[in-house]
Amino acid sequence: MRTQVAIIGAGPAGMLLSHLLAADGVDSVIVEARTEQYVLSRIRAGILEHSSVELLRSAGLGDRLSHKGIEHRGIYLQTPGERHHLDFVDLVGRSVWVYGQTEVQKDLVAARRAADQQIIYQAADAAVHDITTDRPYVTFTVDGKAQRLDAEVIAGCDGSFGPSRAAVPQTVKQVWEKIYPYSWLGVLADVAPSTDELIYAWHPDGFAMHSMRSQTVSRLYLQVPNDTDVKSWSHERIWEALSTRLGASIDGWSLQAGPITESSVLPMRSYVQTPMRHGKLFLAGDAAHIVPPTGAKGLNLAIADVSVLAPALTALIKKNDPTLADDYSHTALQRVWRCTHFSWWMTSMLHISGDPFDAQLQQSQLRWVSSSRAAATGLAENYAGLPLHIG
Ligand code: FAS
Ligand code: PHB
Repeated sequence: MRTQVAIIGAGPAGMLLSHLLAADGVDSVIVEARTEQYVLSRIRAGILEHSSVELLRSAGLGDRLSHKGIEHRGIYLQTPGERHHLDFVDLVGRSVWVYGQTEVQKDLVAARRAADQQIIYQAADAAVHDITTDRPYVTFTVDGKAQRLDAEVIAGCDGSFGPSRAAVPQTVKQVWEKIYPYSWLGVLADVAPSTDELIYAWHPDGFAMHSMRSQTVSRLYLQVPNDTDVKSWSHERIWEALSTRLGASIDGWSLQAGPITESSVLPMRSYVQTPMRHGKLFLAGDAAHIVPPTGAKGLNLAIADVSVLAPALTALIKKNDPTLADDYSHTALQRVWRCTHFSWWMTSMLHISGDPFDAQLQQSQLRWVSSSRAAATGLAENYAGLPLHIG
């Protein structure tokens, strides 16, 4: 097989890249380890930044988002007894949208199917070859049969466990990684949200968040120790902890419980690998970076990477102009580091470390962000107002 761009990974980064390249007349083939249904069923991100919504709409992917998505002006930051609303529209003129990653994936699958995009699912043992030559290729097996896909360039959109990030030699790459001393227990519940906008709550028992997927489905998170076994948390214990951390101290407010339909424990880490390009291999999304989800940046960063990579590959392939491709890693990393810092800052501010000094600093920082317009504007700019391309 031969194509212009071989894309490994059919998650948001790979599917959106294929869509944007096709709009520029560049062909691609996507190689995915899992089944379409498995990729669609993964419960992940929930928030789209203003710039992500604008990009999806400009790419013809905004119809369902406009009908199913829920636009939010801001978020609530909370300490025991104090719930403060940050109005992003008032502070930086930009909102955010509640629209689950599963919905984004559905839209991408529908768009690529309508375009007869070739996506090879259940491709095992994908590997990249000759990435420092002009004839790179990907090998993999389907139903035990060896396959080879030749391409002009390879896009590694294969997330944190794929082969692409490992294909960059140790002598070339730099890796930064921080493992946080806690995880999130996330639940999906068939119950109407008890809040109009997201609540991020600092509490001495641990962080809690109230998000949502629709007016009838809530998405909630609890800080738990690393290596927590999700089976050790009964649904009753989950609702009790959420109610305590989110609202027992907020007069007149109570958390509505309901049937939990999914629960899982998500470890938290920051990871950045540079450069995001080596020879004819270009990394995008989680293949190059991971952020703790407290800043709602993971999916949005994948979209931002691809918004830089697509025109770079188009210029390289159609005009033989390497300028944007040569700048890709540097350009993408400006936003990657900004979002990595913001995600670390939100995580460090809101999660209990067990150190009483930390707790005092966290509460002081939350009081500052809730009382100072300058501080609130800084949070709002990072959460909702970053442009797709920084610097
Ligand atoms: P993805 O991981 O989505 O996609 C990579 C694709 O590559 C997958 O389909 C995978 O099957 C495929 N692949 C991997 N290895 C392969 C191989 N060898 N061959 C072929 N294909 C291969 N972000 C938030 O903003 N908020 C959240 O609440 C949040 N929750 C998350 C929960 C979990 C459990 C995880 C893992 C991530 C979460 N994220 C969250 C981050 C997440 O949304 C990512 O940022 C987003 O999926 C990034 O998209 P991709 O880069 O496309 O990577
Ligand atoms: C979610 O709805 O899954 C979500 C929202 C905001 C975050 C993280 C996750 O910061």
